[in-house]
Amino acid sequence: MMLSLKQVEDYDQQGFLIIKDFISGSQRQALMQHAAQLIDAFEPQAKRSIFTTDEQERSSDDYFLKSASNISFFFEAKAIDNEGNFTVPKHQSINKIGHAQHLLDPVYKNIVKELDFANIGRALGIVQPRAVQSMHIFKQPSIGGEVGLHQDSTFLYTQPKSCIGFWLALEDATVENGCLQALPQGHKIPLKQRFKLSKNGGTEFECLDNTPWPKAPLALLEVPAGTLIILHGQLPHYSAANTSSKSRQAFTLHLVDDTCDYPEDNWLQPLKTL
Ligand SMILES: O=C(O)CCC(=O)C(=O)O
Repeated sequence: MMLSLKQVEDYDQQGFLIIKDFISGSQRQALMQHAAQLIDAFEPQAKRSIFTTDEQERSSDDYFLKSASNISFFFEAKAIDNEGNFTVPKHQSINKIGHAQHLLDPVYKNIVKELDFANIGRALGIVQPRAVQSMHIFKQPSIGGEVGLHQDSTFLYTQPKSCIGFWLALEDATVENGCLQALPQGHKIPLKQRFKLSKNGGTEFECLDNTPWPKAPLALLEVPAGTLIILHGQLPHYSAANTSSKSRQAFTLHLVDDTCDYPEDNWLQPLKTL
């Protein structure tokens, strides 16, 4: 699709843009059904081993870092109890699937191509769009976790900064089930931190600006299924825990500009060949 001048202006002014009916019902169903099939085929350990804190951190860091270039499954924190047992059935335990299905999985790959995010990225200033990360987020009923206030350029840093996030509602997103919340015009504040590889092989946050978040209220971005929300990489956004009985599935894709420098110590090192 082509963005209008007004849409580009709104994005530049507010730091986000909402486009209703961006994706068809059949495309949404295809993505959700496919995710369900991937979860069918995924075999979590029946009982997760108990590690010491250090080992646990190392192994989850390792799984997380490898997910940059494969299709990994992450659990909702509340889906596993202190003894490592699942508290819910497998299909309700997954927080998200990520981070390279847009490159590796034919169903995601086709839909990403059909929706032509790269063209929208170009309209918003990216010279050479490169999709570096995708996520299928579930926000499970009753246990879907909170996502703390953050800026996406923290995780996908380039010099100069270029990240744009595309957040696609696969189901209705409401206050009850943890819709996105964002700070209007918040993309004008500096980037607060960078999440990067640390010297010991793990990950760490580097502080870039330690002023507190602005006190202004967040806008509640309640949207019907099929809506696309485009987020500027510096726009602070958040989502609350889902305590309702409905899931709130979303698909996200992040673009950066390949003409910018992508540091070797970014946590996410995308597949080199693509
Ligand atoms: O879907 C959510 O709840 C949050 C997603 C998000 O913040 C992100 O993709 O950066």
